[in-house]
Amino acid sequence: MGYLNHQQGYREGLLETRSIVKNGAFAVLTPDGLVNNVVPGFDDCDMSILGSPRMGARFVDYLVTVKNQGGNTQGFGGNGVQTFMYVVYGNVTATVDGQSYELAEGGYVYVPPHLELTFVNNNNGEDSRLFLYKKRYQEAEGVGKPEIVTGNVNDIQQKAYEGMDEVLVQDLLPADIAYDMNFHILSFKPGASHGYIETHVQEHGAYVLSGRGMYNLDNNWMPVDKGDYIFMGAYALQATYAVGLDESFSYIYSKDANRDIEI
Ligand code: UGY
Ligand code: MN
Repeated sequence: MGYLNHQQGYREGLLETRSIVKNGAFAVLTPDGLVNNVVPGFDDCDMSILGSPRMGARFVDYLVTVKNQGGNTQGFGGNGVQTFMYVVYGNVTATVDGQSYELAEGGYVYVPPHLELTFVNNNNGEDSRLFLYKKRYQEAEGVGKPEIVTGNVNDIQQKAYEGMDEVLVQDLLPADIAYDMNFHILSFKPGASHGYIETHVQEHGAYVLSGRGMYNLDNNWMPVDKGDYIFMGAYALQATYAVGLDESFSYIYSKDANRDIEI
């Protein structure tokens, strides 16, 4: 059964999937194989846990379908754990430290590690879908404290990425050393690609928002599509070519930043 595509029972054809998991290295998770996980504190929500420490990540990513009056009123994160919520579609009301934020599609909120996030669906009885993240904050001396950040990607300027006009990047959090990570959206016009195959210590959890690409993960080229999730572990080789006819291949992803490696 794929709960996201409402497919139940036997299939017409053979069991097959594009999903692949190389623990500690990389993974592609397609929507078809995701299962619904019950997580305390989340009511009337279908949740799939995506990247997690069980896979080798130092963070946890979730795909959340919030139904009716569903949400989390108990509190998510805090006590040293920072959180981030991005609205894939729908509308939610997020509350942090007594302040509420109405988040529509493309809206997001970053919650620093000393505060908790609560939210409720606010989409006239329709579902909302969220990409949710948590990671223990890595303290560092003399770097200041991260603050609540909220916005909508439709209001953020797209910049040419590393000298390529057909690859556009948006930075969702401030370039401030107080933050030990950032969220970005990369958008590749059809035919565009990275300029080189990256090899870096930082991990990524990426959710594909639109289009299609051929993605190189540790020198395995594989097709990825809207709705797929990609985990790239430390030093995983990584690069993509966007394919398709007119739609940009774009994904939102986290990247750890601004910290030395602990030993
Ligand atoms: O920021 C990054 O490291 C990004 N270019 N990586 C990626 O798209 N796989
Ligand atoms: Mn990268």
